[in-house]
Amino acid sequence: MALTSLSKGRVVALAGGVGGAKLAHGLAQILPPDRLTIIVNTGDDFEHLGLTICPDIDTVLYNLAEVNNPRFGWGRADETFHVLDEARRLGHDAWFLLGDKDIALHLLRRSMLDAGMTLTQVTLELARRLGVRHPVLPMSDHPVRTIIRTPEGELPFQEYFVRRRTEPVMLGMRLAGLAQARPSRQVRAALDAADVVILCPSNPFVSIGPILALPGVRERIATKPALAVSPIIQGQALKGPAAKMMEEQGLEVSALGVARYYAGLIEGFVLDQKDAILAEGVRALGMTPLVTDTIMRDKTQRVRLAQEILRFADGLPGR
Ligand code: FO1
Repeated sequence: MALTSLSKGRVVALAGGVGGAKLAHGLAQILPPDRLTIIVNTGDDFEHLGLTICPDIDTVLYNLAEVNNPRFGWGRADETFHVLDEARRLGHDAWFLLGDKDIALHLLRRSMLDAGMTLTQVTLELARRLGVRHPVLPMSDHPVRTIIRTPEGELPFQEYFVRRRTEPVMLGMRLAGLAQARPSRQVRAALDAADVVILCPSNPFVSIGPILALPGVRERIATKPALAVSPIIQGQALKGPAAKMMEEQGLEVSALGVARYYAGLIEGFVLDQKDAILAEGVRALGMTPLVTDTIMRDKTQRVRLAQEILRFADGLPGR
């Protein structure tokens, strides 16, 4: 039975950083706000300079609002760094680049959290103020923090990712706070109402993994038609350390390796045309492959890929 996700179904997209935000932006050009919800990883979040930094939430918000920095993928376009420059002059070791506009958003987030709002309420309010109409939901209102195990010991995610530029070998990871964490009521409701779930082209371990690790999320997705988009093309990640992490985890560094990682959870798998040769392997895992151009260089390509994915979702078997 067709899901008709293009015409009336409800879509939930799970997103991490830059790749996920690009596809979410493409989907948001096609689907109205009552038919697309984006659930975002918060494992990358951390406290810094008294601010609560939510890199993946902000990357999604800035992309949907079309105010993102197109060069870095994160942060704001037309950004200045006066606050950080002055902090540096006063002795701050500025290893994490927060621009002035970005800091303004963080000050508002700080004051709303301090006033007792949940991270979900804060995110929906910031989205509204940025002119974002689609619901963007943090995966949980409980803090979950990704910790990377390295030969030097454990490193909080941003220390590993930004300060250490992912140089230490990743031996494994853990999610601090997971035992106490629950997906928010809004996340549970969105998943329950979904006709299809899309795992965006984000890092499977550190971006999508934490969302799937929350109690009840995997189980809910397993009852829905679901598909994933490979963040790996020709054995390389378009952005970020996904390929390096897969290698260090002993996984095959390919789109097929990603498909295997999601085996049992999804029915559809989208891989780049440069990896067309892997489509048979995807089929052998019991998934339907879609081979297409998955590189999103500009808005037109984001929308085209989103359209193709929705059409593909329509043809996936229901559960
Ligand atoms: N990534 C970097 O590589 N260097 C930075 O200085 C940096 C600052 C930053 C500030 C705000 C923000 O929302 C994101 C920022 N990122 C930075 C990106 C972020 O750390 C990662 O891309 C994500 O955590 C991975 O998904």
